[in-house]
Amino acid sequence: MMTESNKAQLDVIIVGAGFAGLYLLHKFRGMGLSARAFETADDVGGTWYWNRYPGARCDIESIDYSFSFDPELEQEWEWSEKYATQPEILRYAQHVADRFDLRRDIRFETRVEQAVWDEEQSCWHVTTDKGDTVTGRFFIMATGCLSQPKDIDIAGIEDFTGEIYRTHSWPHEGVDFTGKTVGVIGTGSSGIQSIPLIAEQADHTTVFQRTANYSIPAGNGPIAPEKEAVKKRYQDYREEARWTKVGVPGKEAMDFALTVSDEERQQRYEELWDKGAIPHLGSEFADILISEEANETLAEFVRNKIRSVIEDSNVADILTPTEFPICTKRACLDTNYYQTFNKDNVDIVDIKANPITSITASGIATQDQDFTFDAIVFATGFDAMTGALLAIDIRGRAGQSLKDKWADGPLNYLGLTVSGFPNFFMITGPGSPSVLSNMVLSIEQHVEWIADCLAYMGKEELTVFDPTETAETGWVEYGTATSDMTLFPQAKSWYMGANVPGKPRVCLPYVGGVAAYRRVCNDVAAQNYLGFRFDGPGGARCNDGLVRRQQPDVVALLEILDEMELPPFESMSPEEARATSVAMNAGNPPGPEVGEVVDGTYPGADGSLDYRLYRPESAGPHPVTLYFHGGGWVLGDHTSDDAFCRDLCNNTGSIVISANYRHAPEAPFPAAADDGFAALQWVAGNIETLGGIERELAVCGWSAGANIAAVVCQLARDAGGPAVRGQVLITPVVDASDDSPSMTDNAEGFVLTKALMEWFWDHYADPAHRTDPKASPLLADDLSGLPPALIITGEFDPLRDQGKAYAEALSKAGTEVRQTTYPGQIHTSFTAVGAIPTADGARQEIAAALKQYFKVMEAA
Ligand code: NA7
Repeated sequence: MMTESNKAQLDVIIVGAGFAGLYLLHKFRGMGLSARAFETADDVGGTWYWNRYPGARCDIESIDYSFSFDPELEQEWEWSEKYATQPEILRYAQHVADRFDLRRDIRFETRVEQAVWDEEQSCWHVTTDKGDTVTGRFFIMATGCLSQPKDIDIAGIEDFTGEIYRTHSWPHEGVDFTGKTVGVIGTGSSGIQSIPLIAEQADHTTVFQRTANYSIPAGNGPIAPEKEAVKKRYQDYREEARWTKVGVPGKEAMDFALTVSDEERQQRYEELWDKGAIPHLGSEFADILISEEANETLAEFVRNKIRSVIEDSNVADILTPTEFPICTKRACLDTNYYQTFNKDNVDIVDIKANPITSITASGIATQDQDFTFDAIVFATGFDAMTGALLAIDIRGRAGQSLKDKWADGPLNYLGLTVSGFPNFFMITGPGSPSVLSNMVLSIEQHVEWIADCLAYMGKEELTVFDPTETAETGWVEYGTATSDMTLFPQAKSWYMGANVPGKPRVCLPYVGGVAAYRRVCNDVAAQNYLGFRFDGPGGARCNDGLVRRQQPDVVALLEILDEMELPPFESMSPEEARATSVAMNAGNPPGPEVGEVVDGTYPGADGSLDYRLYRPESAGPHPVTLYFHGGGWVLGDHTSDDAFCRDLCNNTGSIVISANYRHAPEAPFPAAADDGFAALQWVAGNIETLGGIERELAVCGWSAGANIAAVVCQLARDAGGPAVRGQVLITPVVDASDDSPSMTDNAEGFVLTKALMEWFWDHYADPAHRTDPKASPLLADDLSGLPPALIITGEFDPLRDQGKAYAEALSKAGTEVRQTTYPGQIHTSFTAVGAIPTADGARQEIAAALKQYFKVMEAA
């Protein structure tokens, strides 16, 4: 029943008066909405109010870690140091609150305990620890990502008779450790920042380390002149920041740690080191967070630096991180952290080797030794990202609690909303870049996106929104696919929920970066809030669907290509197109090492042609895979699919011979097909000399190369040999007359376009020749008696349907065939080793099929 008291009294109820809460209040006031924030503390500042431990600083430079929404505010505020201290950041938050007169809308010293959605009234009832209930149309959690401390999971803490301090709730009056013996547990950011200062005062400091961390020297001091100069163009600089990975302008390399020379790599790491900044540590090279080998180059560089400052080699061994890839846990910035352990009155205890058994009345007992302390400091971290959200009893539709909904992980749409929890927003929630970014920038983006959404709802007379389950599931899966491409899941980090016993192990932040994420959010809004269901006097509406349908690495690639604004290949001459393709290939990640790579020539149908042979490391002889490169019969050569051939060689344990063939338009149809067949005959005839096993020969090709592979299988059948064990056709061209849905639906936007395919055909074969089975193998009258086939296609490949049609036709003719269409993949995904890791599964399927074709391997 509707009574006066359960009608919405406010437009928006906000929990938290940190940076997010402050900006929300300011923003809504400007929109004429009534908003109130509730805050447990007695002042504003959030994380910067609570974390007052010695040495607490931001690890993003002050110039970046500040609001951009008001040009006057950003000009008038002067930061005193490169990395601001906690007191200075708190003063800044207080200044913002005063400057915009925000305190009058904040209820301090008030904890929100419950929030319940009222279906009938379309509003939230929010109850506080003061016993009040307020109602609001919208409910926003601005509670921060690192605000709910992790419970201390060490037995006996209540027995300790000395002083106990926790970094996240440090006494406001400070602590004087002079003359005391102190134990510190935890070596995350809070431990690493506070230990040097605690050790300066204390008589004796013992640090209990479970996992060694990577930390680099902050090089703190006054703001560098070039950074200060940024203020002259602050708004442009902020805009630049919005389109980066972490929300801080700087170099975001497109090249790879494993491709540059050792000297260049070393030099670039030294420069990074000297900069004393962590935002770009993981993006100095594009493969650092993707390839273990690349990551190891940076990790080892940092380890060497660490070893070089620690005098005692046993201590150095304990402090040197080895357990996880660098940057998969938040790297730390320090001032004299490692040097502190050179002091006589500072010890480190490796509690992996010598575990803590309990806290005792007088100190800490470990397996090997008992320690006596006057004080123990816990720097043991937070129940990150979800802890604060679940600390409040939030109930959505039909009384469902957020805790239940999130039992297996935080289901969310865009890290902003949750299906079944109408009119509810989270600021920097799980599923958004949040903790992997400059938080102030991410907070601003969320606040502004929410403000736009509420303005849209106002304009359209909509009163209730709720994201759909389709959109939510799609986003969660996309987030998981994004993190699964990286090394993040390898670390037992709070990013992965791994620091809290029993917490579901999922990657909490979206790891694709703030620019990619901003594009997603903008795209959702631009498509009438795709994935949101709305209701109200303006009517019910829903544009349901997934905001990203391609795999995340494919999306990233397409976005990069889009930014490059290259002219389309089909607008170029063949020479220009070839030069462009060579230049683009040069930037590809290198493939893995193989046993041996040999270049040679073979007799083509009309003269000598090049090949490149990849030999496995294992002792030969080996089966042989004859491979034909892609490039529409016009582009590419025997080296252009180098990374893929290496990968194929390693995955199959077969020799891979990438054979060149003559290119159109200089040598049009049927030159490429004839050369392909000549290559097959030559390899079969010389297989033992090449290191292969007699008759253990299969063919494989990609795109136009798959066309050649399919054609040579037909030619070999008709000629009575050579025998081919199997054929793997990757996104093959098999039908010049194809006008299937995939050709229309994927005509543009996915690298291989319909227009480019026509351009290839125009160079390769006259219209009269295109129906010849040597050009269009799908059109052959007889598809029986062919080698078993595997046909791989991608959902967004224009050639998808002709590949499928070839599989169906082969199958109908009695040829053994397997066909897989990979969701979210495009024409170029499968050979892009290192660049499109989400196609690794397809590459495994290709290798498995080849191994199955080779009888010797099957027998083994
Ligand atoms: P972190 O980074 O989670 O660090 C917590 C530290 O405490 C870390 O070294 C943990 O070891 C250690 N820890 C946690 N529980 C225990 C127990 N039970 N026994 C021993 N050691 C333990 O939190 P911080 O507050 O330092 O930093 C949080 C973020 O704030 C930081 O990333 C910045 O973004 C700012 P573990 O590594 O789990 O083995």
